Amino acid sequence: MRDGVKLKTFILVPKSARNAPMLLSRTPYDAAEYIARFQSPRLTSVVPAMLETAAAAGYIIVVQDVRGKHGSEGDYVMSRPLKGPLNPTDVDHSTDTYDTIDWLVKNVQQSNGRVGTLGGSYGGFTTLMSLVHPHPALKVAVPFAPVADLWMGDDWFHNGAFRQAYSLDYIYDQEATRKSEEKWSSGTYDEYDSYLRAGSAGAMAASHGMEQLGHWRNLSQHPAYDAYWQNQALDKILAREPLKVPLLIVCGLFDQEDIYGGPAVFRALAPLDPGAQLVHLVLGPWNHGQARKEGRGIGPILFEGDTAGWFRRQVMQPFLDQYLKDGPRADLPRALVYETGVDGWRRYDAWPRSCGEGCPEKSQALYLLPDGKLGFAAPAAGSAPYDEYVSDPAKPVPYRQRPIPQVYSPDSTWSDWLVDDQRQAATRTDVVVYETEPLRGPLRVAGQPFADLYASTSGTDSDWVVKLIDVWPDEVPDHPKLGGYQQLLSADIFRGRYREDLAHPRPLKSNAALAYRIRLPNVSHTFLPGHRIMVQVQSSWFPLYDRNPQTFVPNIMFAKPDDYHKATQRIWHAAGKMSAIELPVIAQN
Ligand code: PG9
Repeated sequence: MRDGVKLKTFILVPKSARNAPMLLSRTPYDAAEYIARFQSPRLTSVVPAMLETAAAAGYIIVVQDVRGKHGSEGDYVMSRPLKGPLNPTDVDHSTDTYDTIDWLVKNVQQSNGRVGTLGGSYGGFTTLMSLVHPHPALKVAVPFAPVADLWMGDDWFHNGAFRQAYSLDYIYDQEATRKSEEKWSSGTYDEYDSYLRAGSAGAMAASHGMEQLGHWRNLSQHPAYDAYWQNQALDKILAREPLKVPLLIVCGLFDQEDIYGGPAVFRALAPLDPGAQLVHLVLGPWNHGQARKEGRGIGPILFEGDTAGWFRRQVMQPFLDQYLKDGPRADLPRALVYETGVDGWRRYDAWPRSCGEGCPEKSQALYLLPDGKLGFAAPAAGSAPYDEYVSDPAKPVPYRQRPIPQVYSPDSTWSDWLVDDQRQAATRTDVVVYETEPLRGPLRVAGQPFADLYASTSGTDSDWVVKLIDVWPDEVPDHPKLGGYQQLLSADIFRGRYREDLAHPRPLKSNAALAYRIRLPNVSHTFLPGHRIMVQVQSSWFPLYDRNPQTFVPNIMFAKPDDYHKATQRIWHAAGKMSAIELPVIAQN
C-alpha cells in the first residue's frame, strides 16, 4: 500500500487463464479461511459459494485481508472511515482498494486488466468503498448486504436504539485481537437473563473490559446521529461521487443485520442514473448471508427452490461477464425483486414500486382501529380514542421466543428471526395487537412501508416497536406447524428522544399524543386469501435492543438501575391522531 504496509492477498489463477478478468474481495474475516470452503484441488470448490460461478467462468479470484486483520499488516480500525476528520491517516478502504487494483493490473500477467469488486456485509462495505475515487481498472461492483449507515438501520443501531446483544459481542471478537481469537462469553445461556442482570449496555461492555476497544469508545460516545455517523454514511458519500462503475446491489428482504444499507444506497444513487444503465437492485427472499450461499427458505418459511444459486447463475454472472469480459448485455431490469407469498421474481423499472409520494403506485393507509381491528377505513367518530399498556423495563418484551442463545453460538438461529412467529408476543399485556378479518382476495404489497404512529407515554423517553405481520390461516394442511403462524414481515424500532431531531435528543412531553413516522424495511409480498394482516406495537425488543429507561437520561448506554421506570403507553386512533401503517399496496400489476 502507499504507506508501505503489506496486505495479505491470495491470488487464485486458473491454470488455463489468459486475458482473464479479476474479482477482488476484501474481508476482515480471514482470507485464508475464505478460500478453504472445501478441501479440493478444484478452484470452484475452494472459493466461497458466492464466487463459484466466476471461478467456473475462468476468472482470477483475489481475496485480501483488510489492514490490521489476520495476515495483513497495519492497524485495524472497525469500519475505518475515509481519510479526513474521522481518520487522520493517509489510508482507508478506498486507497487500499485502489493500491491493490493498481498492483494487480501491473503484476498479474494472466489478467485482462479489468477488475470487479464483490463481497458481503463488511465485504459489501469494502466493495462500496472501492467506488470512492475508483481505480480506472475497476469496471463493476457487486455489494451483497452492504453496511452503509451503522446508526440509521444497519448493525449497531436502528433509529437510535442500540443493538446491544449483537454489537457488543461482534465488536469484542473483531477488535480485541488481530486474528479474532478472543471470543465473547457471558456465562449465561439465555441472553435475556445476562443483559437484564447487567442492567445497561455500558455495564455489560465494562464487565468485558471493552473500554479498551476503540470502536466501543467511539460508539458509546456517539449515541445520537451526530457528525460522527452522518459523515460516515456511505449512501450520502456515494451520492456526492461521480457515478462511473456499474453497480449491482444485492439485498435480502429479511436481513437481520444490514437491512437498511443496500436499499439506502440504491435510493441515493438511482436518481443519478435515470436511464437505469449503471445502478441495479436485487431484493431476494434472504436473510443476511443467504444471497451468498443457498436460499431455499428461512426457518419454517420455504421459497421456490434455491433462489440464491439461481440469482448468481442467471443474473449476477451475466452482469459480471458483460463488464469484465465483453459478454452479451445482461438482461437486468432496474430492480429485480422476489415476491414472497406467491413465490416468484418480479422485474420493476422503479423501486419502491409503491410508497407515500413519488412512486408509480401510491400507498394506502391501514388504520389501527379500536377493539384490536385493522382496516383501510378510518376509525368511526366517537370510538375509543386509544389503547393502553404498561411497559415495564423490569420485564421487557423478548424479541424472540426464549431462551435466546448468544447470536454466534452453535445453538443460535439468529439468522431466522425476521420471519419468527409473533404469537409469543401477541398474548403479552404490554403488546397491543391489531388484526384484519381473513382476506377474501390476495393483497399485494411492493415497496416502502411507514408506520405513522400517534403515541403517548407517561414517561419522558420511550421506544416504539412496530411489526407488520402475515397471519396464516388456522389450518395449513401441507405445513401443519404454520397453522395460525404470525409471520413477521417488516418491523422496526424508533427511539422516541430522536423524534424531533436525530442529532439532538430531547425529552418527550409526558402524556402528550406525539406523531412518529417510522420507516419500515421494504416489503414485496402477497397476503393470500384466508390470511390476515396484523400489526403489533410494543415498547421494548429485548435483549437485542437495550432497554429505554423511559425517563430521559443523557446517554441510555450508561443508565443507572434507578433510572428505569414503568410507563403507561397509549396508541391513539382518534380524530386528528389516527395511527396507521402506510402500506405500499399495488393497485394493478
Ligand atoms: N454484519 C456484519 C458487520 C458488517 C460491518 C460492520 C459490522 C458488522 C457482517 O456480517 O460482516
